[in-house]
Amino acid sequence: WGATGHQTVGYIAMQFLAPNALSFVQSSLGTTYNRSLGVAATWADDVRSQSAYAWSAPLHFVDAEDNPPTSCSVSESRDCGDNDCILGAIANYTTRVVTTSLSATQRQEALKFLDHFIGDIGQPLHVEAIEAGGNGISAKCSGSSTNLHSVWDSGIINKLVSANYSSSAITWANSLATRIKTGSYKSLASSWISCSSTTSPASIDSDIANLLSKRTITPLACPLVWAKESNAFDCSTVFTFTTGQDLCTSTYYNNAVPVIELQIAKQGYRLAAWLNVLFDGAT
Ligand code: DCM
Ligand code: DCM
Ligand code: ZN
Ligand code: ZN
Repeated sequence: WGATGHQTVGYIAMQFLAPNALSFVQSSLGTTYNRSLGVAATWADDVRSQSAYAWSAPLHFVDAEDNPPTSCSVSESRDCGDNDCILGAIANYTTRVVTTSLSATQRQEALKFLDHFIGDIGQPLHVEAIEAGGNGISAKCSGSSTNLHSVWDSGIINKLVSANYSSSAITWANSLATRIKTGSYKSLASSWISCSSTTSPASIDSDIANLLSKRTITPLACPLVWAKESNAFDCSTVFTFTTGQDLCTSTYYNNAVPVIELQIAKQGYRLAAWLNVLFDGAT
């Protein structure tokens, strides 16, 4: 996602944090990030282009070697064999954010990476290999020439948020959070976090203990579930355009908007639930 998508994921998560998770987030991020996951969510993209953080660029996605729109799939062994992808990254930073022997700076960095990667894994083209996640596929958005990846990261979102949410990530986040609390997403929300609740806190703790003892990073179960869900939208929605179609003014836009709003809302809610399991033992 672009900046607005990431900020919105973070602002949504802030509305669902349990007490200990909220306390850690606020004290870890501090005034630099206005104590908010919304503000801190774009840090990982800010550093990605710096040479000191060049190693982090492949952690923003997993190149699923599937064949959309005919066939969609994600496989850890096929697509993230060396763990140098978003699946391994979420496992790594999940461990690091709760490792008390790390410095406050290292744990803040782990939190900022989780904040960002739990957003990115919800973007269907961050879970797709073709043409570097669609970066190599030319596309039109409101008359401008761009690429398919950029249409999904920001083109459609910029149009939506400017038309309906006063160009404000906070306004968009408030609308999506209200839908989760009392609106059209309310009946879905528990299924969104079924992975973190069926995997009990005890078994998540043992995953973390396992990771620490082995000193290797094995992708966790839930990020793979989330990746498969995102990747399925490559077959149902993302790769269903026709050549020359303007993706930001047509039926394509109208089909994409509900998917994008769902994925942003879901990943914000999942980010909060993930931190609640880690810091509050929430189920
Ligand atoms: N880091 C990582 N994997 C690497 C190299 C670095 O996860 N192969 C992360 C750990 C910290 C940050 O980089 O988030 C800085 O680490 P260090 O201080 O060890 O360079
Ligand atoms: N990206 C991706 N999959 C790839 C390569 C890149 O999802 N195989 C993402 C990362 C950024 C965007 O595409 O969100 C642009 O990447 P870059 O600046 O590395 O071209
Ligand atoms: Zn992207
Ligand atoms: Zn990213």
